[in-house]
Amino acid sequence: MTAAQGADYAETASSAYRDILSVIEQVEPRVAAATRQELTDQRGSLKLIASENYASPAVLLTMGTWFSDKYAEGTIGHRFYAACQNVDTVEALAAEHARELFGAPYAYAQPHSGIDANLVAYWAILATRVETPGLAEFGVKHVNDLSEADWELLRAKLGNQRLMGMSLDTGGHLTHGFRPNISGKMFHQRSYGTSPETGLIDYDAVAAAAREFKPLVLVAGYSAYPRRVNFAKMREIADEVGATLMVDMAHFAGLVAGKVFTGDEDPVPHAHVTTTTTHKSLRGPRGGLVLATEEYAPAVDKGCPMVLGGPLSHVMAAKAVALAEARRPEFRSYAQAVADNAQALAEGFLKRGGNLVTGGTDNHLVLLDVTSFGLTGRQAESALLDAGIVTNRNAVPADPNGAWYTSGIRFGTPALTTRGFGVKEFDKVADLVVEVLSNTSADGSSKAKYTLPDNIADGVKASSAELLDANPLYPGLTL
Ligand code: DSN
Repeated sequence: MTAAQGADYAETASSAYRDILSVIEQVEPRVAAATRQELTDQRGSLKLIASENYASPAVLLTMGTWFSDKYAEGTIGHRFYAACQNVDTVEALAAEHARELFGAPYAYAQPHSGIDANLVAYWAILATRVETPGLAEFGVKHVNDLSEADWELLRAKLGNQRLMGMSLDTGGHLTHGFRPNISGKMFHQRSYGTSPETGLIDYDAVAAAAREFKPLVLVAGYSAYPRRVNFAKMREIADEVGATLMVDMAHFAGLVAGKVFTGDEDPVPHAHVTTTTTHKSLRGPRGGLVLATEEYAPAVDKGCPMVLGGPLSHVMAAKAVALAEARRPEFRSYAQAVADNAQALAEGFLKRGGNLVTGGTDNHLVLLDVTSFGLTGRQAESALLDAGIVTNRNAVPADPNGAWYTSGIRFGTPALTTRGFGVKEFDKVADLVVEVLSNTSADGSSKAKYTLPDNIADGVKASSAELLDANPLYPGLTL
């Protein structure tokens, strides 16, 4: 049993959840009903969204406490509110587990999400590289000591910096300097992509672009690139052009924690600042985390109130529990299984004629180009959902259908691996996906419309049910 299934303490968890739901029922029964239904739905579908997982009952229960009621702006031992001693305890535990797990000099557990973690990182880099030297030039120690005119000069400098990150269509993330996100409004941005021939990152091309653009921040990391990254090379490039290397490992933090990615593929020893979410392959509560070198730690530590609202103490407590779980030896087996299962899924698609971006995977995700089935990503995503297979559509490099309809489906193995799926089950998953897609017909009148015969959807659901029943979610947990 995996920790996240929690079978060893299922009876206690069942009793706790029954009590919790009965308390909620007395106030708003519709919320209690939706909560029950969400468990039923998650138990009954093939969850293949690459950024989702199933946290353990210990992690989930930790979030439902009175820590939620406590304000604790500031940092450990230095709060803007009184009576934060217990928040200090759980935040320090989360940070300690994160430092030990990732071998990082410093960890900051307050970010509420991955976007927040990236925002903390960007402003910490700007504070360290631009604001602090700027204050020294003006001969003052604090921004409040500047005249209005000098503050305007410094603000203009802070707002005139450059960032380079992976392009969206090759797997980068919106927070890596794209205009709809605040990062794109803060920085002048330039993207690096992947080789059109191989689909892989071309480090020489990244270096050439960095030499020309001279970014203050070089961002590595992705949300839809199915390959590993050589972070040692990225650091070399950053050093050559004087950039700070920031790695967003939100998607693959579990593979770093589980020592599947080591050496040049482990971002933490190479990056100045590393950010992550805690709920994807890391299998914790929804939230963010920032790791940093000693140089950047003081600025990261000012994340709240610099860019964050009051820390979510109940979630930091749950991060501490999840990170403690990730330090157990069984998490390494889990992480290896996530990678092995992604290989099996990719091979399952390839042997059934699927067309994969980069031709395969060596991380936790697979990106299937569905145009060979005559479908858009939107049509494929909806048809799969009709058959009980939960995925998300995703752009492929130079996507002719754009970011809304897309031409790809992104699959991830972290969640079903938590349920106990192995390579045999993932081969069957590939079979079921191909069964749905090859029986779905696009409706030429719209990039969203399609037809999937009911008997195919029903047959796939029945086959999925066999896999799901053999690998139950939260076994023994009864409401
Ligand atoms: N939601 C995350 C993902 O699905 O990759 C990124 O924000």
